[in-house]
Amino acid sequence: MKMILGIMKDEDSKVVTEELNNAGYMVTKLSSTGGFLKQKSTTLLIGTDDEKVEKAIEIIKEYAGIRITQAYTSPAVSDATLYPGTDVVIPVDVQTGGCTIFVVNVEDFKKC
Ligand code: 2BA
Repeated sequence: MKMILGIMKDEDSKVVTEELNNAGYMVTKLSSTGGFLKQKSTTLLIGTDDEKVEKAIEIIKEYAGIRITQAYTSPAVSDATLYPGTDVVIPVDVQTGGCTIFVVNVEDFKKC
């Protein structure tokens, strides 16, 4: 048996937990804080059989891994003055997500 520790952005943890639950994994969710940047994160603990580890990691990566999303923003004020009266929006690629995953051996496991 293994214990997967997945440290991820708070906002990604809800869907990751749902997807893991839907796939039959049990999950414990902990509030955490990065020791270096002091930003809030969520750490998921997933205890599972060895053969189910890769599938859990796939799910975590899919919903909490680094990805590019497109956002729309207005140009800087100096640019907007070039196009008076127009609602100019510019698409920008934004990197979101990112997770750190540890897989550790579980020596023993009991429910009491
Ligand atoms: P990441 O390496 O992506 O790590 C994101 C968060 O994952 C970390 O938050 C920490 O909570 C956890 N984490 C990563 N590796 C870990 C490990 N080996 N053991 C335990 N927890 C681990 P932060 O500590 O706030 O770090 C945020 C980011 O700052 C890191 O992103 C890394 O790019 C950078 N960083 C962290 N420690 C650093 C250091 N000592 N020197 C330079 N850069 C550092």
